[in-house]
Amino acid sequence: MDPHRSPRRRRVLAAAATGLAAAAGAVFAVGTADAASTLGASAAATGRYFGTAVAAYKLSDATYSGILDREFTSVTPENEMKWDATEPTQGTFSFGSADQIVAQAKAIGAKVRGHALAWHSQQPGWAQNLSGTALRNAMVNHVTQVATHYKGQIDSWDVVNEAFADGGSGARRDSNLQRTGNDWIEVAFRTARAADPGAKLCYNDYNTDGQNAKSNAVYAMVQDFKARGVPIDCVGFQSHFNSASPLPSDYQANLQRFANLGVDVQITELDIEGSGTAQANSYAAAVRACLAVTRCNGITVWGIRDSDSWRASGTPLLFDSSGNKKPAYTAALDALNGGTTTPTTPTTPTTPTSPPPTSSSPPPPTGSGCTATISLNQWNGGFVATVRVTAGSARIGGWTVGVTLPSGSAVSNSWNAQASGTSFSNVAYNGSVNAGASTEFGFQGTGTGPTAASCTAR
Ligand code: G2I
Repeated sequence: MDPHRSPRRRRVLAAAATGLAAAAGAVFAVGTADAASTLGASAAATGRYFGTAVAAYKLSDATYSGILDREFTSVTPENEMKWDATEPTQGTFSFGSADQIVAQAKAIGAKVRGHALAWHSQQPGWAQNLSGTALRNAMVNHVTQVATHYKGQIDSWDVVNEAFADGGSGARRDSNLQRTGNDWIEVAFRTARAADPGAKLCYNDYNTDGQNAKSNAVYAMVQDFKARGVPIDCVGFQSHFNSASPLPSDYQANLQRFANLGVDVQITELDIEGSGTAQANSYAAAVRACLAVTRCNGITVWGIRDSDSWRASGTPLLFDSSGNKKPAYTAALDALNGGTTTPTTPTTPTTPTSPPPTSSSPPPPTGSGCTATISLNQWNGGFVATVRVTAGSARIGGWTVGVTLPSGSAVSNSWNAQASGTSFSNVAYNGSVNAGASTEFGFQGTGTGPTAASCTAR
């Protein structure tokens, strides 16, 4: 079923629209006929998601869930999937709050970013007191149990979070996990892959948003993992910015160099302290950096309203504490739409907050129709294929991608597509692709994956 057409979704949209009309100074017009009017829809036009961190206990707040349902196409449980929340007592798992968030994501057709399987922080007391083999085994069991519980439901997992030290050393962060041996990170990734082969597996960190000693160290690790076949599919850049740690000027270049290693890159915890035009400009710049990197496939902001933020006093988010759209929202939406959304509130500056992009993605393919490119994660006996469908010089209304598998290989399941054998067609929400824009689907299989695909447009 297309979740966007469910009766529940329509009800939510109607309720949200009423709420918005009542909110003074928060009405925006869209400048061109086909510019999408929500963050999620605008990001989807280029095959990306736009997500937010979500707290389970806030889902009953109508303003909060109204914005969530209307704007976002991915959710990250802010605390509910962490080790202390999911395994408070060793061997006893508690998934209630995280399950609530996953159910809500499903109801609105949003992806889920799992956060975080292995991290030095927010460990339950019992794990903090373990070391050596006992801790290593507990970590492996934790990754296995949690990734298995959510198997098939997670788009991307932050498998390991914040494992590198700040400053110029380029060293690993000292922690009880690190002291179990330098290979703890790759063990966590291999364990997660075995438990949920369909999820993209990410390394996630902060202060790695520009090129510096810390991001160089992460880069070297990803390069090494790729060379040795350790399963890693994505790198998350948390992107918590403020005046002491502003959006780096080489943000896009840094995202691009990681993408060039053959991983997706994702902005995973974006928030930018500030207000007004300055904040709006920074949000636009962050969005444009992602759009300019083909493999930057999604952006997540770390909360909905300013009052929901871990840094609430810095008012770092896109909605004010009453749930009204801020100038930063308009700038982010405008950037997602390529600069076509015009704010019409009197409180919003009349000068454009978004200069045209300073750099661009590779030029769209010429000719009409579509092309399909595959990125493959292959391991012994299985694979996950991610297929990017790109429209040619004209908008397409639907697509079918065909792949050829070596004999003995088979497709076991797929997502974001309707599968019939080795032929995959769009589903209701991703058939329309603008000229030069892309959308992604994927499938998982046994044996050896395909390396080429053909695309037919409708
Ligand atoms: O610190 C910002 C983020 C940095 N990257 C990893 C993220 O996981 C992290 O998120 C924050 C949450 O936004 C906070 O909500 O992680 C904090 C803990 O490291 C979270 O704060 C905790 C409080 O420290 C606890 O006292 C509280 O019980 O939130 C818990 C649940 O509300």
